[in-house]
Amino acid sequence: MDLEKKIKTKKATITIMGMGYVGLPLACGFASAGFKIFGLDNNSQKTKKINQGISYIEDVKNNEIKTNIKNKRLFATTDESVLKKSDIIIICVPTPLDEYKQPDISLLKESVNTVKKFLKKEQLIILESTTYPGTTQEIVLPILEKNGLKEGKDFFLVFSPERVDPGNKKYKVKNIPKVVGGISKKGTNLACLTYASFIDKIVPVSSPKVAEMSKLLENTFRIVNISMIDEMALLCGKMNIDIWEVIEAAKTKPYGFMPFYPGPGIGGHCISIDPFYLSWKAKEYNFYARFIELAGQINSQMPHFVVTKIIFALNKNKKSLNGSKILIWGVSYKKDISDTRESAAYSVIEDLIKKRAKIEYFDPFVKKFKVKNKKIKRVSDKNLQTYDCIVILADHSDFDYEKIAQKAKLVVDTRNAIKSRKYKNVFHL
Ligand code: SAJ
Repeated sequence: MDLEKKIKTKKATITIMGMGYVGLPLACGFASAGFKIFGLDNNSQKTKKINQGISYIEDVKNNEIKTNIKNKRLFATTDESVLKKSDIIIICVPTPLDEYKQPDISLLKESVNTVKKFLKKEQLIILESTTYPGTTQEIVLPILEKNGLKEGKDFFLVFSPERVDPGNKKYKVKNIPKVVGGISKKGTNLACLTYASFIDKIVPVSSPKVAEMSKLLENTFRIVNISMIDEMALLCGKMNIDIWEVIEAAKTKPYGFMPFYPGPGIGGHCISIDPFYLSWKAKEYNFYARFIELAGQINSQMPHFVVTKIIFALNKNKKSLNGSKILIWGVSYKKDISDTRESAAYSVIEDLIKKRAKIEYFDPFVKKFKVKNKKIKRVSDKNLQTYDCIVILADHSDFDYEKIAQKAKLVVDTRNAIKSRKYKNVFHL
């Protein structure tokens, strides 16, 4: 049976490489649609948890995994030989930056070399990991064609950017349109057919480069606008204007405006990382993507700005930072999630400790938190009045922030969690 028929009849076996916040929801989606799925990951802890029906990704519920494991549609493994019996292979491995903010596609290359070992005719290979335009064509294709097999004739190679908004209750994989760009038209069609098995809207484009670039445009759009509003917050602070009230007023404009909100620094391993894949690649064309670089500079200063705000607040109570007891409220990179990657909390706490403040944290989602290998004490949200200052970095829902304002000596609120402006002990960004 040819690949197209296998996809149409759901007889195709799909292996998803990388069981993270992208791979696991995707695996469950395809399994629920009726495909046989191998979840391939080099971390045996993860594969064991999946096979026990335990989710370690907030947006995936245990019973979603359990059902698919029970009906033998999903099986997690560390054994790469499952690629031999896979008709479709989807690569969802991390593409981080190295310590010099340069793209690090080593994991991606490793995965592609593993795929090459088992590459056979009629296989569809899809790359989902965010990367710079040209990666699929210039890096992945040559590796896969090394065996003499030809893309478009023997196998098919496609780029389809992952789009996951951690913690978003409304948009899940199924109802987020899926952009698909293949090296060959046939590859594009086969990938569209595959994703259409459970995703509502598929968006085919003319090449992998267009698909790679569309993802980077999405995330560059966010880092530039978030950094722009952060800079506006700094300016409004100088002009003694309430930036939060300004945004509320501006967003009454029914067209041509989209609100972004200041914060302690852009976290997460997408918005604060992906755009630098583009600014790095641009230099190959002797082009400097200044908006991205500027956004990065502003973003990297925000934690420092938060610390100066804390110093300013303590100063009002004639308290020095040195020796002050500070509670950090929320250490995840945004509200209502447990993910702390690239969280501003790391830089804020590191700076406060350097200035000899005594730090503890409260976060219902994050059970333990270390800064430069120093364990930060996790406390309950009681006895707020025992702290010299409470710093809200993540405004997790379902807490009474007014009560925090009433009980705390001082609050530095970087998320406008406390809406009232009547509290003289509360300092907003
Ligand atoms: N942030 C602000 N102000 C804002 C919006 C966000 O300070 O107005 C901060 C957040 O607190 C957080 C960071 O920016 O620290 C990133 O948050 P985010 O929600 O913009 O992005 P992620 O990384 O949680 O998820 C994003 C997706 N989110 C949205 O589009 C809303 C999307 O950009 C991508 O699909 C996804 O990353 C990805 O996988 O690239």
